[in-house]
Amino acid sequence: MQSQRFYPPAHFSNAAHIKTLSEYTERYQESIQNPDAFWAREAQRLTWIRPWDTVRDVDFHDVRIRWFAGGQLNVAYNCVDRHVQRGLGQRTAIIWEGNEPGQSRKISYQELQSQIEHFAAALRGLGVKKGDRVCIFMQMIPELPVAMLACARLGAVHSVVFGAFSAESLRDRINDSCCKILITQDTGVRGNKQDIPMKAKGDLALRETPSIEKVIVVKRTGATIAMQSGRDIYLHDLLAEAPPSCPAEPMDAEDPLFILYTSGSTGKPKGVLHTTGGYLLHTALTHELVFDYRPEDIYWCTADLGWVTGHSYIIYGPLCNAATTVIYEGVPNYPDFSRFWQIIEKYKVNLFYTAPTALRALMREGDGWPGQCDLSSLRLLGSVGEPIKAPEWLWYHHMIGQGRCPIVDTWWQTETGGILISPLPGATPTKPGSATLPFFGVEPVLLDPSGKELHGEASGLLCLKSAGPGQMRTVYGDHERFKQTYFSQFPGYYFTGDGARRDEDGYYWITGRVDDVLNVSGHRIGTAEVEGAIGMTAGVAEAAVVGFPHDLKGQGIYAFVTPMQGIHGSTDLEKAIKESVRQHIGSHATPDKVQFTHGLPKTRSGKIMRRILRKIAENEPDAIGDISTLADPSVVESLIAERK
Ligand code: 7RM
Repeated sequence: MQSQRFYPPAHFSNAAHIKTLSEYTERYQESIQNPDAFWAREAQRLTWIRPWDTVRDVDFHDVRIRWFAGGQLNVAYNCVDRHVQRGLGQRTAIIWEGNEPGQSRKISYQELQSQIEHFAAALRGLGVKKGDRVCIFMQMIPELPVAMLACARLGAVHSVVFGAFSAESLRDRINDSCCKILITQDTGVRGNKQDIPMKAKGDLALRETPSIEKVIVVKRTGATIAMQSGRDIYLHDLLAEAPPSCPAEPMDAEDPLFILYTSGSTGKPKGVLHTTGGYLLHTALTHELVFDYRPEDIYWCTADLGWVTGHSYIIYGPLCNAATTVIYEGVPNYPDFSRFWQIIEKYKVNLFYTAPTALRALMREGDGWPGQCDLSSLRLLGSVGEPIKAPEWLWYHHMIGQGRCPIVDTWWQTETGGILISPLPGATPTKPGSATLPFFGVEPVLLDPSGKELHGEASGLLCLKSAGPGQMRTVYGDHERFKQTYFSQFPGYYFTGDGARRDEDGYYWITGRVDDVLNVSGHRIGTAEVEGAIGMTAGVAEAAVVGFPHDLKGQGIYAFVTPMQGIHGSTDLEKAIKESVRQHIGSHATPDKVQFTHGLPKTRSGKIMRRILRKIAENEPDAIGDISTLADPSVVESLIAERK
């Protein structure tokens, strides 16, 4: 089937950074054939304290990734100070839109610089220095980016933990990287929830985190919370005692910038480590070219700062480019389904970047909500987090972009630091559902399961031969695990965990994960973690978790659970299972469906055949195929009969 094509409007291309497909192709070729020259030129957009010795030292066999070695710079200086020095101090850096309509704050670059310096000075006063790890557990409030950038200013490594994670998840993340400080807030507000216990969750986590010395608490709501004397201190009290200024620490290009935990198919979440020079260059360059960012644009990415999209495309990329970036505390449907569109109208947002899961939820509520808002400021729309399918792509195009705005469907991962496959909006014709072509410096390949490279039109496992300067450098504290996870299946290639198809035009269509990682409303969840949490429920013998297609979430979580001998699969047990997942992981990982069963489909050697469970969960029993290798083939029949 020939899919519909959408060409960049002429008025857009004429003014764009990259205006034609041949211009894209030319620069792409250069980036692959002569990467040193390409990246050395692009790196001029950053302000370096000391120039680099070597542009690139990358080897996917030995698994060594180094960019701009010998160079020195500071990320906070690049994102803020230098703009102020160039006379942009009065430009708005951050527009903060609170949960309640009418509640907002604008922070200029000048103000942001003062706040970062002051916060950094306060951290320094607590003994934080270059290389120390600082955990940040907050909702979307202005103090969160200030805290991140204060860490970057000092050379401390931040580890932001998404606010919905449980106390246990927070504890494990703090311990894995031995954080010295926790920065949190009293309570949070999001949609109808007016008292999300942040500090209280922190307190629970901190019962078992020997490395934490101090807790900094931002007063967001003024709720009464417990403060442990000697350990906990309110930010405003700390700032009252701290000097106003703090120099930016010169950092090596390969010094760590942050750790962000992400789920894989096995084991505990991995601490993805990103470094200073390459990461900042990749996020700044992609932010400029993929969103066709121009000075004075109002840019809004709706992601949460607890995920990589928030790090790279709310904070680091946009601020490095001196953009005005919107940060929204609330949810898309509060107080009603027009909120996103109201915010676009209110701030005259030009560039809007969101996730398919949000689009599906809003699309379902009808055209009246966007219809009542003035969306004429929009120039470009972006999508990230999961495959965007034709219906929501077309709705986005017609209803939100009013047929005028190119859509960039951007494929990337926590591990890649920034966008790797995406249209360039002035140059690349788009097809709904395809992320199209690789960004500069990125060489995607499709492999068959034996590791053979597929050419031309093909479907296979998406791997990378090269990934540009923003790619993760290691798993924090465990380089062996980094090699094992990403480079061992196919030596010499980085394996993404995704499957993809390449069409007759060389366009990539990401089909989703081929490993045991789920994508639920754009949240990445490992099935092994959910199974572990279910297994800790009293009365549960065994659990297997798979994904199933979900209208709103993209994927839902389907749990098959075997109760202990003599225990019945009751609604009480189901409740306890869900509670256990919330307690051990967080509310975003709660199973949508729980099916009790007396047995799971296993091979004679005892391996659970997830392929079969997936087909049952997807309600495609006819596609189950051969079950003769099962120890007890009869379980399949009862699983199908009792499907939820
Ligand atoms: C940025 C982010 C990564 C996984 C990735 C894919 C899926 C992300 C797209 C997509 C199809 C896209 N980081 N994914 N973007 N699939 N089209 N445009 O989401 O680490 O949280 O998730 O998300 O499966 O491997 S992440």
